[in-house]
Amino acid sequence: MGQLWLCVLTLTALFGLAAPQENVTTRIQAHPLAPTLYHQLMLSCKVTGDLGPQEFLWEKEGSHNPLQKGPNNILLFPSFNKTHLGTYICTATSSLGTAVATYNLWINDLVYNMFVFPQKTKNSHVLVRAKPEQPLQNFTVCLQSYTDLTQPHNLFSYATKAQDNEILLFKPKPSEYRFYVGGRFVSFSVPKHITASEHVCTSWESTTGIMGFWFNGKPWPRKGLQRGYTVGAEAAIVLGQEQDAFGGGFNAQQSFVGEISSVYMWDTGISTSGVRVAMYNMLDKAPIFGWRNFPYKIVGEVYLKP
Ligand SMILES: *[C@@H]1O[C@H](CO)[C@@H](O)[C@H](O)[C@H]1NC(C)=O
Ligand SMILES: *[C@@H]1O[C@H](CO)[C@@H](O)[C@H](O)[C@H]1NC(C)=O
Ligand SMILES: *[C@@H]1O[C@H](CO)[C@@H](O)[C@H](O)[C@H]1NC(C)=O
Ligand SMILES: [Ca+2]
Repeated sequence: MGQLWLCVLTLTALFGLAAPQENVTTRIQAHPLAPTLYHQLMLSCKVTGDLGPQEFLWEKEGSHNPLQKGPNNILLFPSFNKTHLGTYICTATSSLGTAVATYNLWINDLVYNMFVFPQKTKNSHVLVRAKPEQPLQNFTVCLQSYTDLTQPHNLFSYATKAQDNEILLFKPKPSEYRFYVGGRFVSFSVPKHITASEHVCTSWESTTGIMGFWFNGKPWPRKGLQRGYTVGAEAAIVLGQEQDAFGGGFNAQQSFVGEISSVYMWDTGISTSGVRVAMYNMLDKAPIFGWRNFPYKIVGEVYLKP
């Protein structure tokens, strides 16, 4: 058994409860992003919108007593363990008002490095149990896959009730990736390697409609579509199958066979250096979900390889 890893479900929640309509927002960040059991973990409560003196109240859901109150925005766990799991709430108060952020912590008992989809099926998939907190103007999805399939197959499927192909990373043939946003797609041609692992990142920004595509860490010429579109946040996110309905409508002929690993999604764009960092699972920016904080449910026959 490897080390136990900490998983973070909800990275941030931003609520301005401000008293006199002022703009104070706060968010909680974990340091390190991929904390380890029995190592130090820090939660920091970051405030934007005010530079004046601030007070931070730290609470844990279900505990009667506050954990900490004062000018310190850091909640420190010198040696993180399972008793610390739960939902943490930071209330920041300043001259401009008050803002509250929450943060959920949980751990998986093992570190798994990859999902293995053993055969074509009508239903086997990985359901990602995390989603953005708000509709997306920008996003990035990265993942690594390894397959000998030559038929069409799907890697990443993000469906909303209104649009089953809200975000889709589809491979119609070994030399092409189709990247869908809001039901429309552009194609990126890639070299045809039948038996090599492929790392891809795709990003999209609403204000320009520009789509970025990186293949094995190398940027491809940008393309674009769906300028001004907003990606819905109420999503069913699936690996290994292609949704034609919210959370279902799978087709065995488009299912994935092989290995998928290093899956990350951010609510921002990405740089080429960010792509390379994601390839090696060493992140500098908190994802919506990522390999070390990847809440998922396996449906059907999918194996985990440590
Ligand atoms: C504060 O919020 C209001 C309304 O949301 C907005 O119009 C204003 O520009 C904001 N001010 C600052 C300083 O961000
Ligand atoms: C977890 O940490 C707390 C201190 O925060 C300590 O009191 C407790 O004994 C630890 N539990 C385990 C199982 O290590
Ligand atoms: C999306 O990205 C653009 C360009 O980088 C940026 O100007 C904008 O603020 C971002 N929007 C959100 C909601 O993060
Ligand atoms: Ca579909």
